[in-house]
Amino acid sequence: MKKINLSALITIVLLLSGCAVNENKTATTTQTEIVTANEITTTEEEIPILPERIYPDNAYKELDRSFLEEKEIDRGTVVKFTYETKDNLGGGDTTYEKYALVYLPAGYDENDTETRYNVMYFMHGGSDSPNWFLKGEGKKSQFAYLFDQMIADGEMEPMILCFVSYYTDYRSDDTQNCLNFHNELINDLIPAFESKYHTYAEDVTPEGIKSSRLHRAFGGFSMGAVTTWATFENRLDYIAYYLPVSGDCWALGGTAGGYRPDETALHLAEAVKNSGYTAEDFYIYTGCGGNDIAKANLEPQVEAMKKLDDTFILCDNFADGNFYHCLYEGGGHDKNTVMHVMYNGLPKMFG
Ligand code: FER
Repeated sequence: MKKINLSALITIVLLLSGCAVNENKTATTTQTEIVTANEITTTEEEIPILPERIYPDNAYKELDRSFLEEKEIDRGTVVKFTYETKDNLGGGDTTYEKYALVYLPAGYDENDTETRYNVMYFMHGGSDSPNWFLKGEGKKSQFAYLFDQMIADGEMEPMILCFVSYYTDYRSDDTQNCLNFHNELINDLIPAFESKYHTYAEDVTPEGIKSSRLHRAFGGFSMGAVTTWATFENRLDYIAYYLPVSGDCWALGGTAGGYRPDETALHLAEAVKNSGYTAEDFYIYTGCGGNDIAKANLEPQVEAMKKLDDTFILCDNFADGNFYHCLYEGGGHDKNTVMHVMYNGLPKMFG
């Protein structure tokens, strides 16, 4: 499912075969092969091959809780980011200030404009805030300790995580706030955030954000998962990776993933088709706990999506498909489940 372009593949093949060519063939032959490779390099054709980072098939891996211990590893920092936004439905002239809490990995240097980082935006559940994950600016938290440990162990590349909120000063309807958050995300938050932090966006024009979509993820817990499915169906052109935890798609009504699973799945598949993208262009890592109240809504939706396998290809490895479902057996509708799903899902993202 993942792709690298043909020129990269040819470069790898030439590098791997370099010794044999020098031993067995004349210089002229070698020269000819390089010229041929250069010619092909100019074509932008892409062919599907295995991902650059290959993971074992792995529906679920247990989380070693020793990440919670105080130990001498490099740790990231937690900072507050403020931005201005407008009514996420109407636009209008009134601006509202909002904040996000940001995990910056160890070694992040704002003066180093060369190094680029993958970025995930992540939404809280009902009644909560970004502090549910990261406590506050400069604070220690289990989530930050988890990311520190995963990066220190080489389980994932250093990345930026931006914890956001759907709450607004202008609307009290949570569902509407979640379903429309993607407008605020794309119009206001990402341009402000990615002009400050060193993500893969070359610039924050729509084109700059779109062309870095494989280095951007959106996820969330509970109402944050509702937000994630809404972002998926509207913003595939800006974001390629999704991690909805413990929540279903509410496009057809609250908890409709549970009571209208087939229509919800079809709605999501239609959104993919209408966006012009195909099954090869996005990745969804969803998950919930075995004792999670949202399981009854998420799992029927997953089962229905599974049936639409020209769009959603259930897999244990993103080399084989675009859609994981991670079940944390003992988990409830809580932080522990979010940590288990993030621990399993984050390393498989970005390409
Ligand atoms: C679900 C999605 C969201 C769900 C619950 C929620 C029980 C959120 C509820 C809330 O925060 O009030 O599938 O299942």
